[in-house]
Amino acid sequence: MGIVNVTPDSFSDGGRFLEPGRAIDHGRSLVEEGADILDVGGESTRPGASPVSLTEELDRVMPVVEALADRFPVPVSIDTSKPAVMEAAVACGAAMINDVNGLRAEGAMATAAASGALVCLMHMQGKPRTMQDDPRYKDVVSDICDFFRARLNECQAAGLGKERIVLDPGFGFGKTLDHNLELLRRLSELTDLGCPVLAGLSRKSMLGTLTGGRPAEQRVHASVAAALLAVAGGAAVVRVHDVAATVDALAVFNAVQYQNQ
Ligand code: HH2
Repeated sequence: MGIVNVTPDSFSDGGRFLEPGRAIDHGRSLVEEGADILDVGGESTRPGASPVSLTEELDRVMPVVEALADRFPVPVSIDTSKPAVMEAAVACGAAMINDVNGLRAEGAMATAAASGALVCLMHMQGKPRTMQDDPRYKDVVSDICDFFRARLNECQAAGLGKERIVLDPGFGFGKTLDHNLELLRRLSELTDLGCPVLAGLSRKSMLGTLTGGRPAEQRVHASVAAALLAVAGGAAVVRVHDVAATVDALAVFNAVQYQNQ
């Protein structure tokens, strides 16, 4: 899954693709590099980011979703927590809703269920503004699995079946470095819930910490390592900024895992 951030303030590429033409060109490059899904977002979720109004978010993402869905042969995902954005994006061709808030906003569950789209349910403890202040868990993996079991039940009750759901533990969303490492180490426990797992580790600050403080644009190698570890742990989808590098690494991984067996 290649990331198309149509924002002025995303933590690693804020402002680079705010203009729709640039975002669309970026989407094209990611498809050429081998992305199988494009994830379009119009609101940064980094700690401390300013909330974006509905009109502003629609203005940012809609021309991009529409053009990408129309021109390229890969599914387009809309990264939003707002039901009105979900609805509009699916009406314009988005095939997937990626909600970092796990469909907890009022109306989000019903909208996603009615849309017929695939849904990525992400786990986040707290709210973006304060989520990194002092995150705590009894056992980070079991607590997140419990959260997903409850969400899956609610989805089922709302008419959103498991076959349309992808689960994402939400690396960096209300998690310390140790929580993130524990999650990556035990990612396979999430696959036991019976849905594909998505992992988003690309350029995240935990990788900066682990590499002696590298800034976001210098975290490509660390991101590729993290993506491979996630796939080795059972992730079906990795959400990344650096598609070409990740695709090459996965070619090696897949050859070792699956060829001549
Ligand atoms: N991470 C970010 C945004 N959306 N969605 C899912 N499912 N999983 C993630 O880990 C995830 C996500 C944050 O990354 P990015 O989009 O690059 O930054 P920003 O939120 O600052 O735009």
